[in-house]
Amino acid sequence: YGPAPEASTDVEAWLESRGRVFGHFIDGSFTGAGNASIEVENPATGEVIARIPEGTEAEVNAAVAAAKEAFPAWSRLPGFERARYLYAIARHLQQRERFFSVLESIDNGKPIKETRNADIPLAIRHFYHHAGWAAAIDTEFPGHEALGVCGQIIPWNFPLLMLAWKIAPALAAGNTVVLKPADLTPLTAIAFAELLVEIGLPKGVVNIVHGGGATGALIVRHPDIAKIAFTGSTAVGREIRRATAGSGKKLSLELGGKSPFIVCADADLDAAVEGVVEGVWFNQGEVCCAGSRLILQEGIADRFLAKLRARMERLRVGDPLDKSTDMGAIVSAGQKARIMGLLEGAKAEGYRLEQSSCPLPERGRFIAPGFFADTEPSATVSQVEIFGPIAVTMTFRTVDEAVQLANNTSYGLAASIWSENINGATELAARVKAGVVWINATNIFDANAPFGGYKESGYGREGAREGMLGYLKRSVRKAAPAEIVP
Ligand code: TXE
Repeated sequence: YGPAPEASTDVEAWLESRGRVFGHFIDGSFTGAGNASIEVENPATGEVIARIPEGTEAEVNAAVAAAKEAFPAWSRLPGFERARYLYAIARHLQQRERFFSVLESIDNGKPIKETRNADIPLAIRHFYHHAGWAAAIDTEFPGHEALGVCGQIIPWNFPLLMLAWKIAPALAAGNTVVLKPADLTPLTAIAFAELLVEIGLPKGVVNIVHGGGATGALIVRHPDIAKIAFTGSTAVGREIRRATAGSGKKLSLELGGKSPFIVCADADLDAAVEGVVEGVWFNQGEVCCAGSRLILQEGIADRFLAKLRARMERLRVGDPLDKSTDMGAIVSAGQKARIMGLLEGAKAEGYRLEQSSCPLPERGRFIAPGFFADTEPSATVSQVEIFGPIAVTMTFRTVDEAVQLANNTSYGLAASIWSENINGATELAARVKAGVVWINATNIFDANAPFGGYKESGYGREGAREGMLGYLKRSVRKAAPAEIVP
């Protein structure tokens, strides 16, 4: 598919050259920009940087029709041919790593340090990984076939990475896609669509429709869609489950969390403090698996919190494009108001919020990192996902108490355990109801490890073999003889 052309790293020039107005990507063409009514803001400044349209029923229908038409040829391609496209996507993304990193930071508000070290490299890794599954599909999944058109709805906290989690396995398995990015953060998906044109992905294989919840609901209800893959809030996940009940659609839901971060008395406390930086303050706390409930063993709780306070003071909050920034801006005014409401509610209930005294920029939507000391496990703020850079803390004496506190939530997405006793830590890990448990680590994501939740955190797994199985079904046809490739 030819070498990737040298990419401009100048995001402003890219936005300007397209008049800052973007359309959907349907059947290989950009369309609908004339109705671009949704304003896309830079969270760090509040400025409107682009506009996108709200996908209508006709547009969703056109996208699904294009995906349906593309499906037979795409699903019949030998896996190694699909792999070549996925490798091409990965290579081109890699060549534009800097451009995508800057664009993601401007669109979402997250620091460039993170987009360059996490979001974009992980998205690239995801396409490489799934190119491997595509190449090996006949031997790894004999007797399976693709589902058809997949509707995919993603949130704003990791826009390109969530797109990769959805599109890479779907395409590897031979499905075609209608994806809706979050209306707050559509820009990397648009640049991604341009990249698909460059690598010559057959038209209709990936379609991207913009818009908010109403457009998402149109995708969910469309009768020609075989599977819905959703990442977002538990409330919308529930709605989608209701809307697809009895429809025969396959479903995967990645929802919210309130993950425990357990620090045992024998933990390396300095390492655990860095874990909080990674687990709670990473991405401004806008992370579904954030270790936002600090569950501390009594003997070390005071010492740990003293270290945490000192570390918190050293975090830099501000301009996402400054390489030394640790925490950027909250994605939208609405999200900031939601977080502040939860914080005020907890304060009114008598809980003490400790926040870093670091300076915050005057413009934009910033919140200083912090935590509530000594929260009751039953307090609203201990139970509700804050989705901001604020943890709650509580203490335990025995391992049984730690397990009880860890599982005392309606969620079960992730957990993190800190201890120098590996036997104790693994025994504890087995008792915590969470889809992923990290020991002496947190927020490690790899395409080779399935991700997903227990209880209200969701349903189904993404990544690795389990993730691939979510995009395949047992074939009713007799397996065709393997193609002989010269
Ligand atoms: O999420 P929504 P919001 C949590 C987090 C956050 C809260 C609200 O606690 O504070 O949810 O965020 C699309 N049918 N998470 O309101 O609405 C929507 O357009 C179909 C955790 O932004 O769930 C977007 O593309 N689609 C989460 C996507 O769903 C619908 C990440 C997510 O938006 C729809 C985000 C509908 N009826 C928020 N309504 C995580 N698991 O990481 C909305 N959408």
